[in-house]
Amino acid sequence: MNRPWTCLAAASLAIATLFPPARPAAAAPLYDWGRADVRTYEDPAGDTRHGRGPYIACLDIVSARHAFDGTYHYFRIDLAVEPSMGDIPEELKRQYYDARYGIYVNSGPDGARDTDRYVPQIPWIDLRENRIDAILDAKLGDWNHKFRYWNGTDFTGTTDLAFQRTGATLEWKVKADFGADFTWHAATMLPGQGPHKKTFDHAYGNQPPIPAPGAVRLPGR
Ligand SMILES: [Ca+2]
Ligand SMILES: [Ca+2]
Repeated sequence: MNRPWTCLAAASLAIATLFPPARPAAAAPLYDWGRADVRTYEDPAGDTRHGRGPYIACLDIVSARHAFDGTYHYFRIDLAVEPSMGDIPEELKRQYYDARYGIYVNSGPDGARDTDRYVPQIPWIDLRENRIDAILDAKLGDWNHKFRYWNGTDFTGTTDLAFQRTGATLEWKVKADFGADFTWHAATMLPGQGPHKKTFDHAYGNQPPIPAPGAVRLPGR
């Protein structure tokens, strides 16, 4: 009597014991970053500071990576700690809500100089020659993320972009034609005009030529 149900209940209990409810799994990475084709720029930890401002660990880049699978470009930034508004000093929270994690691409002779509000200022990069044509970024305050390209006078947004953050790792995936010999760097910054713009940290290196068959050509190029 009721034996089947008893057996079923016992079996259910056994299954529940063997396979307890899993914690939400971490999202799969957007790319297999262990592959040999991944380019990595290392950057020291502990170097994020703007002027006399405080050190802010969640704006501290420790590495940046790029890969290309023939169709999509993948970028990744790793930070010293998991990014959070809680890491921002109380008196700076309102201002730093707009702080950005960005990838800055130079893919042609045109582009924006570092006088543009969205382009970070990096002392040893000559942005008279190395003008920025595209930006992939994400905002600390609300994680609004964008892929934007330079249209000659401004950066124009598009939504053709995937973004993911897992702990202290940020990843972007975008279908775009950056040409065969583009360069890129990663930076954390607060956009603004003149002295209101702050560049906190960056990771930079030279990018060897990468073919881009089949990728969508950027408008305006
Ligand atoms: Ca750093
Ligand atoms: Ca350019």
